[in-house]
Amino acid sequence: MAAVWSVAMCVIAPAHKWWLTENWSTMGGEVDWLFNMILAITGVTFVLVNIVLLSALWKFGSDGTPRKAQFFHGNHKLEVIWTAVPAMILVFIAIVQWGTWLKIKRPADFPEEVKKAYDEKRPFAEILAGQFEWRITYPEKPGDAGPAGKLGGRADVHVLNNLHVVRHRPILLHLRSRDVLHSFYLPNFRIKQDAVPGMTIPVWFEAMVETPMEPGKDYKVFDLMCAELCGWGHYKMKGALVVHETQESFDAWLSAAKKAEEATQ
Ligand SMILES: [Cu+2]
Repeated sequence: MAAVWSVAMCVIAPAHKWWLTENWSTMGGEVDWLFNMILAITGVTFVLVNIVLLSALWKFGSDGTPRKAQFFHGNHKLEVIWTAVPAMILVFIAIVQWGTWLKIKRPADFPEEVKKAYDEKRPFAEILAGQFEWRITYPEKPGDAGPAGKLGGRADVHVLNNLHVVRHRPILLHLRSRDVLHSFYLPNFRIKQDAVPGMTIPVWFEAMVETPMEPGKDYKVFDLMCAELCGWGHYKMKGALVVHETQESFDAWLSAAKKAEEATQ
């Protein structure tokens, strides 16, 4: 029953969009394709295993005559097959996903703008994960190559939990953790990256969010969450990703955030 239910849901869920959230990032299409490809492999395997299981139950089920069960130890041929086939499938997946993985993870394959920011250590923003919040720091002029473009200056802008970005612009984030493992997760942008204490991990994405934005607004809000159980307050690490329609809209927000921060000091 559980097997039939699982297979039925795999067929019904995508049609109702209960499956993956809407994708708004440039790399999302490739990630989804890989996800679906792996799902197809595991799905077919799941169905085959259940067919074998049911037919074995049927074939070797009791015919009403009580007798002892028979056991045998080891079957070389069978063991070679069930080791070699999964190994080949894993190698196949490793090869197929290689290009996408490089595009997302390897600095040399980042888009030009992101690569430059990475080389110059000038991220658009830095995200410091901690129990239980996201501390986000913007250099005064995010991504700028000017002297104010580096983090750690007096002009930095600090915000909590809400990451603001501009659409159609590939951005670089520096991800860190101040205590335990967290996982920076933007479901609509297919980004899920562990934040590891002691490491600064580059994360990039480009928000391909199209108009209309939210009614009457020049931005659109998406989920930002922690995808790693990091302690009792893990649930509190729900933030937001705010995608601005234009650079002007973003700049206006940043100046307002800076003023608000100065007012509290
Ligand atoms: Cu967390």
